Amino acid sequence: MTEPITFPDGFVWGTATAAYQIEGAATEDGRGASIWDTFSHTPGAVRDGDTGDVACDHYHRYREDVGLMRELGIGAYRFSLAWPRLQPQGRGPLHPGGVGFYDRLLDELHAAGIRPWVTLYHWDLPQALEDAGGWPERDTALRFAEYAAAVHERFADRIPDWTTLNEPWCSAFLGYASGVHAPGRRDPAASLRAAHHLLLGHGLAVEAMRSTRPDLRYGITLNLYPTVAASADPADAEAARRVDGQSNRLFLDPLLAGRYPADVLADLEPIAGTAHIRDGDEKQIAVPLDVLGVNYYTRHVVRGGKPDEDFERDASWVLAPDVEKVRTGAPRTEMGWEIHPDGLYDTLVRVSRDYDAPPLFVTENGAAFADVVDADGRVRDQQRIDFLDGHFRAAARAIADGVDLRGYFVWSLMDNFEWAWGYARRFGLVHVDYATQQRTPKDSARWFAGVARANGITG
Ligand code: IFM
Repeated sequence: MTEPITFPDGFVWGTATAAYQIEGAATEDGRGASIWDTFSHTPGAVRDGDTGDVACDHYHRYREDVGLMRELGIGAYRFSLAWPRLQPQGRGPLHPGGVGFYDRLLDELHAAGIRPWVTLYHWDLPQALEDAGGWPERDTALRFAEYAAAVHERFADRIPDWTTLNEPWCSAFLGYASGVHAPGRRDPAASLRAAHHLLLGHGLAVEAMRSTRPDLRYGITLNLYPTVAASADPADAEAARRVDGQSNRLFLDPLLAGRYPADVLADLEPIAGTAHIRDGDEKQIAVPLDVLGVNYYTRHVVRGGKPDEDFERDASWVLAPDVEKVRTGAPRTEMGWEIHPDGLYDTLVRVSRDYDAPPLFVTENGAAFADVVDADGRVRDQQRIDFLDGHFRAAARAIADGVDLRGYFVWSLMDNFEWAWGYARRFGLVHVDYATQQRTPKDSARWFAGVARANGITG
């Protein structure tokens, strides 16, 4: 028996997914190609050559998937709209094929009493826009704002919560620096320009959407990492400053404080210059937010100046190229990420303390484990239950200490296409057999349903 905890009245409990990771139907009803279609079809880019062509076939099975959420009593569903379904070439009028699909999905969610929480961009840039230069080009920010305005005009009556971007850090640095994500480019200067244009696109999009419907909520979702120096050595402190600068403050400061941090600008200037940051951009990025989404998975413990012999550079850390990630002895998920629930507490408290932050939502938290379906058909994923239990408790502590946290979305509703890992990593509350598309709620799904029902952990 563990200590019971209760969350504030009205706390939102939900699950999250993203279009490319679940929808499949990659060429149906007029959908255009995205950078993830191109990338996943590039030999060697994704483990086992997996692609999102079929994924969870959610495009055809959305009724069943919404039904699962209804049965589990889940109150909110965070999902993303596929830009290439709605604008196959990244510009112009919305395509009726994409509009029809999201209309059907929204109908189903409304009928089930599940609140839709929409992300406009979860990494599936139309390939046509990448061909024109992608996020390193300023024009992509303008295209994104136009897309956002068009989608918002069509769906504003049905969607109360609008998130512009999911994890712009990943789009910029995994996509354009280390190249482990689409579009697979390895160009540090381009990645820094991409980060800026993603933020600019966010600011332009929020302004455009709010101008017609100021009554709805607008936000962005960031993946944040508490960053800790491995020792008191000044080289480790400098490593932590650099990693924190690139991972957290490069995004939080312009969004919430209206300017890039001076030390981060000094770090990036020799790599990318600052000419791409034009007068007025910082003001545009700092458009007021109604909510901030926080995705939390792990922390970074870092060492500088004296890498181990087998030190492997992380090419995504363009502002911290000589910094080594230290492996603590703590348990890890199957992704190799340290399990550190206190890091969620630290992140939520830090954002509230250091910034003039809007209400916070945990828009993603969850874990990959090597789940198996037992002979009796059950998936006994106690590790995931323990993981979530620890993180929910950390969130409750943050609330008790004054953080205005309003909701929590578990990543993910179901197993899905885990980007460069393909289908080899399972984050779902619901198990997916990709050969048959059979869905099986794991033990964690039933446990989470109980948490959502009780608005807390009953013990
Ligand atoms: O699967 C991803 C998701 O698309 C974005 N946040 C992290 C998850 C797990 O890696």
